[in-house]
Amino acid sequence: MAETPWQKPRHLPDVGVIITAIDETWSLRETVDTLLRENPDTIHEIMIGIAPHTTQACRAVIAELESAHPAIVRHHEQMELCGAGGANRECIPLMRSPWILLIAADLETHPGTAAEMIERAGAGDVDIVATSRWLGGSRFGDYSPLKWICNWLFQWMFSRLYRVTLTDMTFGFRLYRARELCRYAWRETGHAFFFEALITPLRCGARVAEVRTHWRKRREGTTHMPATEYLRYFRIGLSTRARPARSLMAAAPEGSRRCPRPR
Ligand SMILES: Nc1nc2c(ncn2[C@@H]2O[C@H](COP(=O)(O)OP(=O)(O)O)[C@@H](O)[C@H]2O)c(=O)[nH]1
Ligand SMILES: [Mg+2]
Repeated sequence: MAETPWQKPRHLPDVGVIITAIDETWSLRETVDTLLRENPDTIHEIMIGIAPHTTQACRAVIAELESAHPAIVRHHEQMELCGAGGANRECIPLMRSPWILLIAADLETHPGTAAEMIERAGAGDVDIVATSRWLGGSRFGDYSPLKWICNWLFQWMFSRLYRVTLTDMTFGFRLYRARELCRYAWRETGHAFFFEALITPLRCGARVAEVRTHWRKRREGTTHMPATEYLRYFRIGLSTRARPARSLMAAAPEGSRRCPRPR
């Protein structure tokens, strides 16, 4: 993990954003508006990853956003891989930017944190900027007490197993060097992908910094994470630690799934 202090950057990186959406409308609009308003010089590309069951109301908002920002906003309907992780994995090869921000449409991933993440990435000494709901001063909002305790125990256990001082290894709100997202043979397609997408790069030497963020329970729509997914977090966490690092790498670019090319 990269240690502070870091140099305030003179040049900020170009960033593409992947937003996954199912049943969000005004939350999705607010996510996109906040990202573009607060990062006009850095965010040039937004891909909204949707599922076959994404609602008509959500699709209507996407159509509005695409006509309001035709050069920036596009969408991709996932065809091969199901789940939130699958949507991200299908969108990654379609991106053109050298840095990729993964964020949700439900405002649980606070879009106001993106500017600080981009600034942190601009220092040039890390490959991933993760966000943490646990760092001092961060807030968990109205997280349920049981989930809070389980989450803390999980973070404690896996930060020790991976020998890192990271405080939030499961929150899928992160900024990546694009090449980090296409180097590995991903296995997860559900929400556990967000954990895999941190521990796999860590095993292969990626440098990760954390910035604090504020988590707030969604006001619209519902979670799409099945309870059985928790078991997959343990399974991927243990198996990724046990496997040799080189077996985690992608063998070769798969067909059209090339790495994003910096513009
Ligand atoms: N495209 C797509 N988006 C998804 C899928 N599952 C969840 N999402 C979106 O991914 C984001 C995070 O998912 P959510 O269910 O809120 O996860 P939670 O915050 O861990 O409960 C939300 O914006 C969802 O709408 C999926 O299968 N496909
Ligand atoms: Mg959510």
